[in-house]
Amino acid sequence: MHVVDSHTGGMPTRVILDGAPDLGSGTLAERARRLSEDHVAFWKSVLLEPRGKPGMVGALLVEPQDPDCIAGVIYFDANAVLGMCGHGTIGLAVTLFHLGRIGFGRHRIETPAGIVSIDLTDAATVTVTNVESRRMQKGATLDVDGIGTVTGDVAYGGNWFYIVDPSPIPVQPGNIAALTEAAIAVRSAARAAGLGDEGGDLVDHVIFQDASDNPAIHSRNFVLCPDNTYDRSPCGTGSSARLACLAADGRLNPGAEILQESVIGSPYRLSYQPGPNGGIIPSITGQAFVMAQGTLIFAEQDPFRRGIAA
Ligand code: PYC
Repeated sequence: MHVVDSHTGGMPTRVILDGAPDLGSGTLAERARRLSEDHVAFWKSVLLEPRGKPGMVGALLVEPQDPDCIAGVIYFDANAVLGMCGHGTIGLAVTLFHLGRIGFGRHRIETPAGIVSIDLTDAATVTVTNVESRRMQKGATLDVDGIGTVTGDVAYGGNWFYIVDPSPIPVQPGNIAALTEAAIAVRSAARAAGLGDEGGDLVDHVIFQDASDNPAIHSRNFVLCPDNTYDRSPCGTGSSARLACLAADGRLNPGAEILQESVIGSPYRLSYQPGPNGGIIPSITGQAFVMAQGTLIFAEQDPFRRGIAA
């Protein structure tokens, strides 16, 4: 299996070029469902240690249905197949450029959540125009074991988020273990309360928002991903959900730009335009760098060829 590894603000993406199971035809959402349900051992083996690393997201290249798209992609972490992934899309764009498959400029990419576009301005810098994002519920209150009452917004940005602002714990690198533990408890309570969309997709990411130490930065976030790791980047789909909340509250005008940073200080430049269905169309600009290119080997006699499922 040939792969290219990159990182976006420290958050790793592994683009899978070949060697994946046949997912058949149909929409990307249908193929993502088949990947999620029928090929668990495949996607876990790519991301779990020893071949993968904590936080890593896989980006499986597939044929797009729409001929105007340069690629189709299905993202997953070590615990779940994702609807979309912002940091992964920035990493994918830089990877496709590294491989000589795309040049600078605008390209369309099909994902299970819908079609997104990428603008590659140099070998590392990418703007993603994401799927329409929206706030679903403002001020949903939860009783969380060990924390107490927490109030947050439920919002969609290609994945489902519960966003707590302000964070119950300062968003600082020294607090990552405590933030992770608290966010896992909040996510359990959010899912137990059935928070998500009408179709039954439950919240699978939690965001804690905080102020930045840098006055030029609008805010800093901590994002818990489905695999219980934190996003080293400010999370593209999470930033989209956050923009939808800022827009709904009248706290950010269309076209106005803000900088948001992750808990480790990686920045995204963010803005939005009104969407056609009452939501917003987010723009996320960030940088990614290719780190490695290689072949994954899964020897039959390797007891850990399916990864370490701790
Ligand atoms: O950047 O959208 C994102 C993302 C989702 C999960 C990890 N990163």
